[in-house]
Amino acid sequence: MDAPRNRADSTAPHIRVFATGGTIAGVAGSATRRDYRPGQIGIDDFLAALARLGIDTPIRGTQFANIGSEDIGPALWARLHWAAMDALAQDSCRGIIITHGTDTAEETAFLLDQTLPTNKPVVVVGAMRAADAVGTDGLRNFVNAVRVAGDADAPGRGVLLVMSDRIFAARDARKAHTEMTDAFKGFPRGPVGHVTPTSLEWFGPAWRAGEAARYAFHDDMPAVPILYAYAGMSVDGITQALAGGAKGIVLAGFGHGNAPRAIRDALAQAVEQGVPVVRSSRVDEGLVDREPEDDIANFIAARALGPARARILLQLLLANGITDPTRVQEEFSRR
Ligand code: DAS
Repeated sequence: MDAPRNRADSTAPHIRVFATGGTIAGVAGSATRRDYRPGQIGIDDFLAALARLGIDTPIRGTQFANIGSEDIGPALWARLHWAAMDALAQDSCRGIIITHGTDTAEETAFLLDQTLPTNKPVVVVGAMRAADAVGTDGLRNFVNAVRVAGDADAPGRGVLLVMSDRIFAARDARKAHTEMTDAFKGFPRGPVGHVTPTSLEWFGPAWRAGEAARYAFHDDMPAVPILYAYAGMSVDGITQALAGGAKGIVLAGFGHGNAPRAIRDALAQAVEQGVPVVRSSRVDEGLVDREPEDDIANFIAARALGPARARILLQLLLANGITDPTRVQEEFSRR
């Protein structure tokens, strides 16, 4: 599975592609049914398609997995992280593309963004329509990703996510639609660039040039559940999380990271027991900023991160020994 498929000499400048599966590699076999089999198109098929389009960017591809991203988690993240570290350490590697299902692309992109010590571009790309669907977006997104990864102005922008002719920073990107090809949004920044197979425009200068990795990667990430708030929410989820060994909790709260009184009291008790609690929002967009109660209960405000990315950041902080709520808040407040 891991053997590189060489279309480029490993010592000559090239882009590495790590293929993991998802809809971008999926086939439906029918134009009128919704179901499809993920991970049917291999990296060799993508490289052959590029050749047919006359795109001669030197690429070395590795088939990492061929699965839906709902099944991606810590084990594959560890393999991806360490393989990316190896590839990026080679002078000949100009950048990396990771083909990925869209469901958890936000989490993989953000995790790598925070842990890869590199200025080289790392681009996560997916698709919303299977390769044989009417109006498939897969090949276009892939070609766009190749253009971004090879662009001279791409370095210093952290990990990027390319979908529907838009470039998002991993720090901002989240999946915001279940079906449309225009499925990703960015907050607080929208797209940081625009790309098509024939053009590329960045909307501003690189913002992370020269910055080292923010946190060391750990293969074992601490248990951090997300608790989704709902009207009439019971404290059972908190009791179970603590009994199950949660090392931190992320609340996907109402509105501005809110929850019923009993929940906030139970979360405050969790903090007293040494389990940091991050307040984020189940609402699609907007900041969750500190409130007076956070100073009393020692809660952490997720700021611009939605629950999925807030969870990854809290895991990284805990894994790196950053547990004090004030310090954790400082890290959440960094852009
Ligand atoms: N099956 C989902 C996934 O792999 C959907 C997708 O790829 O867009 O994430």
